Amino acid sequence: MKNYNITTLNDFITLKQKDFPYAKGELSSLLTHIGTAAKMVNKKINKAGLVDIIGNSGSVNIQGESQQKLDVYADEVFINALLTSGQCCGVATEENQSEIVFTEPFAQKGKYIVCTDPLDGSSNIDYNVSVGSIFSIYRRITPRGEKVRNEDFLQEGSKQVAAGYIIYGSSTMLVYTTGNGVNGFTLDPSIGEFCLSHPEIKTPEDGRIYSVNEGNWVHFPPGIKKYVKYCQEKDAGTLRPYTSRYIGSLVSDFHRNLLKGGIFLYPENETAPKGKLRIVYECNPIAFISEQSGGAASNGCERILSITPSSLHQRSPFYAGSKNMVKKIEEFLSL
Ligand code: AHM
Ligand code: MG
Repeated sequence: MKNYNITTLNDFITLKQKDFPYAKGELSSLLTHIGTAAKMVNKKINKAGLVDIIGNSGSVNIQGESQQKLDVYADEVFINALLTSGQCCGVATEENQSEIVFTEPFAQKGKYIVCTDPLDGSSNIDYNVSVGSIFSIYRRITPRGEKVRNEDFLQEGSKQVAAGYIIYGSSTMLVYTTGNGVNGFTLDPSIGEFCLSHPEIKTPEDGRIYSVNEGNWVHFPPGIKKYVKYCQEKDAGTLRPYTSRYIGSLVSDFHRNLLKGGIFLYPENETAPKGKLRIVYECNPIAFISEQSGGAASNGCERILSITPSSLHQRSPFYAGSKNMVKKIEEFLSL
């Protein structure tokens, strides 16, 4: 007989909650709400190519509804989902200059704060290329019942309670960790559920893919130029030359490398002296997932998760993926 058993995201979250005897279901509820927000954003992204029919952003569609830009829509959906969960007392998003402090009494009691890039890969949004959402959950520092403060959002990455991403690709997937391994769920559109498809993801310690925007070559630091040359050299022992793959959507580039083995690089350069990616919204959650899958993430000389950011939108050079490849980059940068 065929096995029709599926584990939905919600089943899985509930099952995992039983591993913690004193868990009250608060984190589970928060994750469930994030899953729902992801489904809403997914639905909108699937319609993005129909702009000529339903209207472009800023225009009014035939039903008289005004069309929003997808990133603005995703931002609102995530903020609303987090607020209504009742478990989140504030949120910082890449779209907003400052943190959003929830003042509703039911939310102020929430135990967690969330940092999110609700729609990452902005340069790809309008061209039917994969984009993603990224989230990161921390316990609040300020006492429950009080308003959260900026410092709640500026915690060291190692303090994350959970982190994950959604990739809106040829299929839609949600990948997350609560610090006990990484699991991936694929959205089955026919039943509208994320179903466990990639249990206990382990990334290879060595890979053959390097992902970097080589158009920035002239601006690369010397160590990165040498590393990229190293990737392109022939060496049977280390299976070089490696192959180059770069979409320009962090979630997609990282996700492919997570499954196949590889390295993602976004170094500092002359035009972006601290790199492009933001510690709070992009580097920390991806670093947590990378480490939990057996990989690593570094700013070139320090573990990403050991950095305490001093501002919400602080940027950092970012190298994440297969452990030995990250180590190699650190070696090249230290020369
Ligand atoms: P965004 O937050 O404005 O979307 O920018 C982040 C994106 C990442 O998804 C991706 O890795 C990077 O920017 C690509 O940058 P570039 O176009 O400079 O290669
Ligand atoms: Mg982004």
